[in-house]
Amino acid sequence: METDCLFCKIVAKEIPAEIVHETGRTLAFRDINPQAPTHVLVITKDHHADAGAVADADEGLADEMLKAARAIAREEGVAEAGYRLVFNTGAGAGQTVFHAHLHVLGGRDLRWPPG
Ligand code: DGP
Repeated sequence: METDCLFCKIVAKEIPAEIVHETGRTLAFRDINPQAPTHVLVITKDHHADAGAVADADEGLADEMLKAARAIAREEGVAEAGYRLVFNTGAGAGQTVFHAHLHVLGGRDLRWPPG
């Protein structure tokens, strides 16, 4: 755990969050500033700074995040209509919390390209 990491504090239950899904190595909770009717963040329980670090980490961890996202999309009822998975990676791409998280967005028409 990184002591001053917001998402590590959510994993440690030091900061509350509305948790919607959990697997052995991932935790998922609703985004505090939702950009769609469904906006859930899938994070790794261990601290990894971004998606690239997850890819370099334990075998199967990125796969576990993707499977959690798919399960959440189904549970939230957005899988059939379509949903979007986003890893903002690096400040230039809009990453503001440097603990890897996969955005799961759905429940509205999602345009392309994103802003
Ligand atoms: P990003 O910009 O990709 O790093 O996304 C960070 C997301 O984290 C952003 O959409 C808002 C969300 N967020 C920030 N602080 C909190 C918090 O304390 N609780 C929850 N649930 N979400 C948070």
